Amino acid sequence: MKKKTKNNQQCNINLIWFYIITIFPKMFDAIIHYGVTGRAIQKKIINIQFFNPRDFSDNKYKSVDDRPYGGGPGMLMSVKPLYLSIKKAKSLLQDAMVVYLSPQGKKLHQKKILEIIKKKKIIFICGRYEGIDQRIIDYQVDEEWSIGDYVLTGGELAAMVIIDSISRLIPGVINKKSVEEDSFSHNLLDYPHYTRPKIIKNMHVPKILFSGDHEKIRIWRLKQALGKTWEKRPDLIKNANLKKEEKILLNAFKKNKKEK
Ligand code: 4G4
Repeated sequence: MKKKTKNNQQCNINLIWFYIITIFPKMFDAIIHYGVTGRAIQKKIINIQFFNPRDFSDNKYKSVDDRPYGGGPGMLMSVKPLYLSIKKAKSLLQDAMVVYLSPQGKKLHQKKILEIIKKKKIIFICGRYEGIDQRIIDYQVDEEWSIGDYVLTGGELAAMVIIDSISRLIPGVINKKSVEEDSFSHNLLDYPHYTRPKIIKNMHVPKILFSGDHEKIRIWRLKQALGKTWEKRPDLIKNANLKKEEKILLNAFKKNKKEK
């Protein structure tokens, strides 16, 4: 969304800042140069900047890893270059929330993504090796997030996943009437979609989609979304707090299934 300032310049009122601490900034080419996220950066709706601990390493090998106290396998990120890059990012992006991505973090879901978008300024710390010193987490990090219960070789992919899902919710980034249309905005899975051709090897498009009756189509899609969610993700249905209309539709879906 663009807004005119007093001197008639255009500026983005929805600008979101992501400052990223990583020893592999080139990995982010995947979101910077492609698709919806790439365009959002070009349009200056998203601002991404990198801080590489290697640039803050003062030994002659520019090393960024260090041995863990107490022994054991694996290395940790060295404290000093990491700390200096966090300090630099914080000084350039005041009032930012500092987020550490790790398997120990709080697991994200679409509802949390909708809250995060209001933050506007986020500094992501992407861990490598076996992670970072606990004192950095305790004194420099505001929140620790996880994208799911699995382990990655670094936090970079997790940061990209989060930036991608936040980006598509910024007004003006994707062509959608509202995030209300999203699967998950009602805590349900998406309904099935169909495009040309009308028939593929005897498989037909549901007739109702040609009816032109928008209310009937809305009801059919809602019923499919409820039914599919009940079949594939009963845990989501349990917490969905269904309206009366939705309960009736889901019961009709279940009954229909039994008859088949
Ligand atoms: C912190 C500690 C995030 C970060 C250890 C990061 C999974 C997620 C890392 C590590 C990550 C997630 C190298 C094990 C980086 N893995 N689920 N890896 N490891 O969000």
